[in-house]
Amino acid sequence: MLRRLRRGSAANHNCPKRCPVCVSELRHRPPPTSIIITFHNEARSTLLRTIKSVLIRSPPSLIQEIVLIDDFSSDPEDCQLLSEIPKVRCLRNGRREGLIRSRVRGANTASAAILTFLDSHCEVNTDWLQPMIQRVKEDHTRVVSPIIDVISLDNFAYLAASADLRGGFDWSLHFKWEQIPIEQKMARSDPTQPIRTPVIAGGIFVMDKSWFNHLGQYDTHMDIWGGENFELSFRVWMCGGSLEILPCSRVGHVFRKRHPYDFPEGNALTYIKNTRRAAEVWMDEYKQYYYSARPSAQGKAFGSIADRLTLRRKLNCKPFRWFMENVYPELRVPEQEAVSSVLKKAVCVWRPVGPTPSAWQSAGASAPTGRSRRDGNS
Ligand SMILES: [Mn+2]
Repeated sequence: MLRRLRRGSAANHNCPKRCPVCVSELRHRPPPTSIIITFHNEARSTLLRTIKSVLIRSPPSLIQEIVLIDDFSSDPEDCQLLSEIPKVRCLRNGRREGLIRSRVRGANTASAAILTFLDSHCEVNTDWLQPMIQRVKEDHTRVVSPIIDVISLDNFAYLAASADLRGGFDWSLHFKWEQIPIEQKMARSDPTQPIRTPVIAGGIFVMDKSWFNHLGQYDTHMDIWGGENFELSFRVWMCGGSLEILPCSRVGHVFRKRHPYDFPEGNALTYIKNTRRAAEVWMDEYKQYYYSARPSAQGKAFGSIADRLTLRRKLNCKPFRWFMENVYPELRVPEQEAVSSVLKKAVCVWRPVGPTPSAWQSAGASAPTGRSRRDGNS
């Protein structure tokens, strides 16, 4: 395994180089962070690659600890063995909780004031951490992500992703990478400038812990994986924060074709439950376009959202219309007429309502290469 890791490290010499201007951002001494990584039956080599890269590519003073949450993997030994690595603590769930509740458990136990969430199948690049911590230190309401490079699914090589992408979505709440709007691109005189992004992919981001707690952490009634990135992104923007991608920070991530683990309630139903909760709590009247784009979501159970609605009122968050007008004006609202025709057609084609292959296939994020790939975040 070690030899494989070394080979993996050797491949890093081909990592995309950071822009030289980035170096100037490292003058100030940023505060340390707790790295939170949740996993469920992750391959040992991939998990170790993630942890090792964090330890060798981060200034030691910035890593307060690495908190691993083993979400009830089949082999409890992984957690014990990983705990022997310096700075690593591993907590094991007594039952399967999913990515969302596992991350909240990790955040609650974290001792640093800044949280760094990382997927379990990553390789962080040189100087990945300082720019993100710096941005959050300057303004604690910023939630920042790196450019997410691609670790090849076929040979685990590290491949550069485009530096001109941001996170977007369609009305079915399907995440997609998209080009920065042309006006914004033209206005960028400095390639290291942060990129405002309507949503984050969700696997990798840095956030102030007290801001994370103030904003209500995550919706812990969401299960396993999926949709939590929309809920968090809408909440951050609408409740007074911002989301950005930092070109000076790069992290490689394995974009997987399918989830390498099972969903107790089924993949499609889980994604629908989670995105439906996000739509019901945050999208106001715009949720009709979600239901039009994803007719199979209608009538599916999604649990009580009373607590999240209370949270939204308490935080005095802006309406979704504000998000549409100020954060994501590029997302076009379907014509009313077109919506009703789609709905009619959908009812025809999709009956009987239930989990369908197309709903299943559209339930994930794709790699920033443009190739269609699903993303398992945990
Ligand atoms: Mn992932």
